[in-house]
Amino acid sequence: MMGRVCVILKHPDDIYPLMKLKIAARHAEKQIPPEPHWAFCYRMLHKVSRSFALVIQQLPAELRNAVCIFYLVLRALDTVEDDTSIPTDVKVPILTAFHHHIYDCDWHFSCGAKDYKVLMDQFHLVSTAFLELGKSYQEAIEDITKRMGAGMAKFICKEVETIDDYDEYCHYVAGLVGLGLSKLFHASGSEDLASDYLSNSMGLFLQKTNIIRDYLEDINEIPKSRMFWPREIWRKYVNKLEDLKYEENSEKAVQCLNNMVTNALMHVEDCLKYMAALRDPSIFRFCAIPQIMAIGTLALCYNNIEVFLGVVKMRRGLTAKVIDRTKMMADVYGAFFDFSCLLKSKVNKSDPNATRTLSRLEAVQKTCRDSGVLNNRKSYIVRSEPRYNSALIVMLFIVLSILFAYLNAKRPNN
Ligand code: IN0
Repeated sequence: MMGRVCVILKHPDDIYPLMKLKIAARHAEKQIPPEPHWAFCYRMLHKVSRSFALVIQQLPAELRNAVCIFYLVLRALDTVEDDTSIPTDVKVPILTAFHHHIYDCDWHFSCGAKDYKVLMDQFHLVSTAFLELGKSYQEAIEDITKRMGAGMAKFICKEVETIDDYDEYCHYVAGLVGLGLSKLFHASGSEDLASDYLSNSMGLFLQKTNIIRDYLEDINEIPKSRMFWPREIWRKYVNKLEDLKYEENSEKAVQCLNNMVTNALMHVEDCLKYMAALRDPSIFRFCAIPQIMAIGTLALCYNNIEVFLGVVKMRRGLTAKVIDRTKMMADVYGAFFDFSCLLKSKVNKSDPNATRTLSRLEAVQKTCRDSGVLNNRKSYIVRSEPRYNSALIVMLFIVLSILFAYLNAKRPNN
């Protein structure tokens, strides 16, 4: 609790967006549809994706249902892929036939843990909802599920050796999500069909950021899980991927990390191009918020030894601010510009990839500047002198504690 208080006191301007987010979350919880299968799907969505569920909630009704089901189907596929207790000869056929299982309201396979176990055990409710979607939505979800399942099966026994393998694996688990979403947006009648190439880049940028951020969590998993940092990159720094987490290798570890971040930054301009072409404001927000979170996370991780010591995550207040402030393309250019500045300020001239990293960041900044919309905006990072005196902060804090306590008390238990 004291930790949280200190974070809030350091960032008093987080309070307003955090309150707004909390209120939006309470509002969304009340909007659960009455049909039991749809109620299950939306409750599940809120459990497995927290703030992202709120952004899905804002999509037009028909598209919202399709995205909700797509999201849950992908989570279920992921749960099967990740469950190390399933033998390969059982797992592979489930993955490759998953696109059939979604049409079968009697099918289920118990695996995973906690919320994911509930999702798997009750998967028939997801199938029931899936069958109520329009045909074009069903076909898009089926096609992606088929290709993703086959790709996951291919990588079950295959290590991520080269950078091409890395891009291929990320294509299966995230790039295809981009292709699928572009199809769903198009099917809803709100957007032109985006190119597969740009749609893929959207997913790759998110997934590579996750893979970088989750190094320690993945390497410490028992039983040992598979690792996704490509050997072609880490072999330049250490002999074994585990060696990155030992203190004696910290210099090499950070250089390797910076190399991974530089690799992820390759996708930024494609992502900006994809987002700039979107027309519907709710689809735009749905796409832009995760992208800004990703560049923010990369900026936080770059040159940061903490990635090898614990989990590095953007503070909740900053997430709330991103959700609050992302309305149009100017906000995206602004955020990408700010986080590129932060990244640039962290680049050490002696880093083996410094030149490459800097030229990437300069290209991103040029794209943002050339958009011509960077004036008059609030920055995410350039912190001005604290504008509030401490008495005011204490007062505000007391008022907000009461409000928080009130909101929590009103919330039904469970
Ligand atoms: C996503 C993506 C996502 C959203 C919007 C456009 C996209 C275009 C291409 C590819 C993916 C796109 O966003 C989510 C974001 C998310 O789930 N955030 C979590 C935070 C977290 O750390 O898990 C949250 O709780 O808010 C995402 O990460 N993925 C995803 C999955 C399904 C769908 Cl339909 C959309 C996962 C992944 C692997 C990156 C594709």
